[in-house]
Amino acid sequence: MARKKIALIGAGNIGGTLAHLAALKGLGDIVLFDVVEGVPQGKALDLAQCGPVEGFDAEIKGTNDYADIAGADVCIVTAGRARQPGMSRDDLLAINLKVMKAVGEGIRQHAPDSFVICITNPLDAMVWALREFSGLPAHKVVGMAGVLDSARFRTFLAQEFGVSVKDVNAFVLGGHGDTMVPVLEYSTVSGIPVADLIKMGMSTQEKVDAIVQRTRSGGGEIVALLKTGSAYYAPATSAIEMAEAYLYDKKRVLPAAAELNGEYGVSGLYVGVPIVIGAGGVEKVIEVELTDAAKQNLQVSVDAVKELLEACRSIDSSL
Ligand code: TXD
Repeated sequence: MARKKIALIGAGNIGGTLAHLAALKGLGDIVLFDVVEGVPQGKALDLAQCGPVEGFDAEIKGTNDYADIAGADVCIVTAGRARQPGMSRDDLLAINLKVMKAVGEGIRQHAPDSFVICITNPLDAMVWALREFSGLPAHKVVGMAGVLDSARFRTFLAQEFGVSVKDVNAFVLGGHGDTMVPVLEYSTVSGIPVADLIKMGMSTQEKVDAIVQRTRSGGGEIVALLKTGSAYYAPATSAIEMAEAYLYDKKRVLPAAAELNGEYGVSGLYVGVPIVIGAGGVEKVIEVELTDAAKQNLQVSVDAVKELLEACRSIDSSL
């Protein structure tokens, strides 16, 4: 069987980490694309030299030419600017919209059969714009945010409860941003709802509320510490989990930004919801029942995404 091909569009912090993880996990041959000359080539060479030590045979190529992504099975898009301290995700909108146009055209021309995972911020608007510009079917274009946001939520809950992160299942809905909706009703420790753990005295409502708030601003907390960029290890790990679900037809149930067509009362927008990812791409959107409070929070999040799309349309009249 021929090796799969993974194209990474953007060879910055997340792109480089994605390439390293994809090589270590043997996902396939890797193409690192960037507009900056030398960076993808340099990173590819450095990564290829991990091969003899780690024992992987993947071919890793750095390029500034879209033709090299031809035939990719998966494209993971991180191209664009990352947030700097004091900059909101939305400030990035105008800059990254132009980048999505170039990337969308590159994918349309050279890898139209790929499964595309967008990471670039502001995520819910950029994944929508990328789908529009690429012309790929919506079930082949998803946004990565929910896996990362719920990994942050799981980390904090595990620390609070003093249990293994493995046993903590957390659930985050909505847009990637300050309006994301961590849903406590569906967050459990080995099936035990968080509310029951509070009743058992393992934590308090105040502490869990503080964790929800910390999760919402989890990206900003890291930006403030790093000062020169945003998180990249956990974002890359999260996107690789989604790529593996597609490549190995795992039918994983993962929170991700997917196009909704009536689910949750939303149409024509990308919003973070639980989906099934398998060889068919987005095979199903799972519509869970929500409490009134969660519904209201989700609506706030959906309205924020709508505003971003309006802003995109006012910048680019082809949208
Ligand atoms: O959960 C999530 N979705 C996110 C999103 C979590 C963390 C970071 N998130 C966003 O990912 C972040 O706000 C950025 O928009 C992206 C990529 O973050 P990264 O940390 O990798 O940014 P870098 O290191 O600045 O890398 C971006 C690369 C850089 O090498 C640029 O030269 C390149 O993108 N770039 C381009 N590549 C291809 N094509 C074009 N047009 C282009 N423009 C810039």
